[in-house]
Amino acid sequence: MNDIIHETAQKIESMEIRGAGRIAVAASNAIKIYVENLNVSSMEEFKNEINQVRSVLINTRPTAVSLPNAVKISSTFKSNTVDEAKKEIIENADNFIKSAQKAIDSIGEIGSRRISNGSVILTHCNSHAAIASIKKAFDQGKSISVVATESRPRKQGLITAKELNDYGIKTTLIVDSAVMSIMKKVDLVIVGADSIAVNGTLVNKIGTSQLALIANESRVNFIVAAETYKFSPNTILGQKIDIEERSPYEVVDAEYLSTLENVTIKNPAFDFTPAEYIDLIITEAGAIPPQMAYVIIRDYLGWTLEDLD
Ligand code: RUB
Repeated sequence: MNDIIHETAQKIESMEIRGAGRIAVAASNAIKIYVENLNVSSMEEFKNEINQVRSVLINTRPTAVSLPNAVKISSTFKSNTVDEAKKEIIENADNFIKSAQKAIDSIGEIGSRRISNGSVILTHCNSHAAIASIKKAFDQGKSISVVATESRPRKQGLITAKELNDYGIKTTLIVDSAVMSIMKKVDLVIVGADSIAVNGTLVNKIGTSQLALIANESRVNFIVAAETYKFSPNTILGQKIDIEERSPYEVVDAEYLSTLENVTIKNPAFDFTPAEYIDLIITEAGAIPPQMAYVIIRDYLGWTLEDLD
């Protein structure tokens, strides 16, 4: 199999490429480059290769549905000849990459309307979609500032703080446990999504559900910025979303842990936020209540039960 697939898979696994949107686009791009360079003569060989590529990419990280969705959208073909099937995949991948960028632009535009002049916005982890709305509001001349959580243990909040800093947006970086104490000063919470289930449950970076609970208790709006390909079609069939459990050594170093014979570390990377804590989901198809997740999966992604694995 072409290097590009293993290289991309390795970068996603090691989190050099991370964030649900970015891993989707990287996978799609890898499929495109791989197919452009693929030299096979029979359709059977071609199908085998594509199946292998799909499984290598999909098995890198388990939680963000953007990954299997992007792989499926990009690698689907109907043609019966290798040349035609290659053309179809290259076109599908290209279209997906372009539409992913367009979706971010639309989410930025729609999300920015929810941000009033003078607002303090709290965000968690590092979400391209959430940050697009914040940047757009800033571009519109609104005087805004951001509170970014550190997002332990991988500290993606530092990436957010740097990104906002470089854009000229005033940002306060806090440790995750300071959310309750700062919420009184916050006007709006915006986070991204790794997956959204058919019942509107959000799956996002660990700690998101705490934020939602606190926002709800403090009567602060909690909104999610998510491209439609972050919705999970398989949840219609009752499939559960797997939460990635990461290495304990992201939390404490190995040597120290080895001295603690009665201590185990749990390091789930994501958590579930129930729909009742979510005021709105901003997608490129418009702002919707979480209860409309089914409609997005059915009508917008355009997949029927027969398409599902
Ligand atoms: C990233 C994370 C982000 C979502 C949405 O987790 O939880 O909030 O992926 O991001 P990790 P985006 O760093 O473990 O991949 O809006 O950029 O897709």
